[in-house]
Amino acid sequence: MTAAPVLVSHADDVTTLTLNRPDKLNAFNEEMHGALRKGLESAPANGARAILLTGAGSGFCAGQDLSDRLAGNAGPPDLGATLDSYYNPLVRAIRDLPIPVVCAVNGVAAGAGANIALACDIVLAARSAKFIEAFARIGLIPDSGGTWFLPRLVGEARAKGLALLGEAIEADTAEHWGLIWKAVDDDALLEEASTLARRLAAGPTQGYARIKQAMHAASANDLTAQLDLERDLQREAGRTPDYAEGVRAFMEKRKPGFTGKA
Ligand code: LHQ
Repeated sequence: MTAAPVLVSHADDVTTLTLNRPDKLNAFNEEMHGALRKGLESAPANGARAILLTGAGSGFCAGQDLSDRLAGNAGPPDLGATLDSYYNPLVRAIRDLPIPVVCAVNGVAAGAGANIALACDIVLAARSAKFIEAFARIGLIPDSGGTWFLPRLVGEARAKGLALLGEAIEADTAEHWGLIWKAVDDDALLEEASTLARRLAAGPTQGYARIKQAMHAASANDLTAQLDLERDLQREAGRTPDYAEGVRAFMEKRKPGFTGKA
């Protein structure tokens, strides 16, 4: 029996999804795409209030499985079709989730593997992990949102350097540049990422969904439109039980007990 390409577990309102093709540094094939999409999209309905994404073995994800991709006799491949069918829906699925997605980059994140990490809401990386926009090494451009995320996260100079040179950067550099939230010691990564995911899962889930929505809309809006959006979302947030509980807890000098309910 072949191993599941993505391991799924649920605890404390957190769904943990572990990419599980360690012999290939968790490079994507169609089965892993299908399993990851299913795991992400079914998590909220299964009661998850946060997701933790990580990789099995020594790598996080080496992007597309290139052994699937040797040019055959049928002429050049249509990589656009691959993006349409697999990578673009995956990036949209991560971004559109109404719950926070924490990514624990446990080892090398290359090609689409790097950009899928960047699509997550909070990215922690083991100090030994590296980020490689490997695409130009094989004549491609950064996909899976890379050309969108990189300049926004690190500015055009660093984005172009990463994309054109395809060199590895260390997790500490990634943190220093603002590419990720935090680099942590290797042996602390999973514990720290799980603690963070559990903390988010016990938080004001409805408010978090609106924070994500507002942040994602910001790069397409001018300030006036964004202020209007903030007004609308804040109006909704102010009607949630978690807002009432947050204020009550503050006044009573105690920790809030958020339910995440609408
Ligand atoms: C792999 C892979 C891999 C297969 C390591 N495939 N086996 C979208 C649309 C459609 C098509 C094209 O792509 C895309 C998006 C993309 O993601 S394009 C970018 C694809 N990824 C890459 O170009 C990265 C390729 N991998 C590497 O450069 C290295 O493996 C890195 C730098 C990630 C890690 O290097 P090392 O730590 O030295 O490990 P390794 O190279 O020895 O890899 C370990 C094993 O994993 C090895 O297998 P083996 O049987 O020799 O032990 C590799 O062949 C295998 N592997 N990445 N993407």
